[in-house]
Amino acid sequence: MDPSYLDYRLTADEKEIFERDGYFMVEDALTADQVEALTRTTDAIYARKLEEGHPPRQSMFHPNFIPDDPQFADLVDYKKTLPKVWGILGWNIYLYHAHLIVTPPIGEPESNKTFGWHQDSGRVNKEMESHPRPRLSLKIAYFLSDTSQPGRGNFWVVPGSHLQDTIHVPNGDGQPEGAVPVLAKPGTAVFFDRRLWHAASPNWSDITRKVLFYGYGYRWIRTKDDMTVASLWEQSDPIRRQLLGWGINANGFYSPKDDDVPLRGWLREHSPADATD
Ligand SMILES: O=C(O)CCC(=O)C(=O)O
Repeated sequence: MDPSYLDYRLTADEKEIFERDGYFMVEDALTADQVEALTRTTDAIYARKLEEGHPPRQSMFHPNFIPDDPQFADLVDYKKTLPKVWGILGWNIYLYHAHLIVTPPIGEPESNKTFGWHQDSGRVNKEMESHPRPRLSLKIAYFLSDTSQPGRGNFWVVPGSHLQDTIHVPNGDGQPEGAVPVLAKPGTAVFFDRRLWHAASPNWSDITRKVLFYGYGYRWIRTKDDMTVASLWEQSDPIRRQLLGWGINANGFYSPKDDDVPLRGWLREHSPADATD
């Protein structure tokens, strides 16, 4: 990683917004060329899934997509976003989960049916006894299609709900109080705290929605999908290898030695304030 990564560190404004709202947006995180190339690859995966029998009106949830194409692996340690991840979580991190979602037009009139509101991480929300729940991880959602208008299968959130263990979710009709669609143009990266109450929504438009989700968490968290990325270790530089789940031994995920966490070594050299224990 070259020192120009430091140009994209978490800003004071982003930190404040993230702490307050549980998410923030970075427009143009991806260039138009990147969006185009990633869209081509995503479309090819989606076309293959349709051929294999995926129902055409149904959302396609495709986990473990990093090994599908080198462009996806390139975003794991992407210059414009990784510095913001270490700015929030620190250096003992890796990609514990990744999924790609394609949401085709549903072909039904708009309704107010309650979406699937949730915090991320399943049983973590039942079995951790502290309040508020711990942050532990965050996701970056890279928007490839234009969801800058509502009704396009937008990602929905309740801003500020990340410190609430429960929210009132209507039973079938309407959305929780304060819920809003995230209006993201192609190329936008949305960073969100796993505790933020959020939901996918139906796509009532005629534009197929495409989003890549990258989940970063502490190295002692288990993977949440198959994450068959070990085959990429050999060809990856040490920091990407860390982010792809490499480590010297099991203990090093809890009590890392320098070789376990080359990201810390890089930060010691280039940004010592971010390398502290
Ligand atoms: O598809 C979406 O907009 C929501 C995705 C989601 O709920 C998640 O990544 O946990």
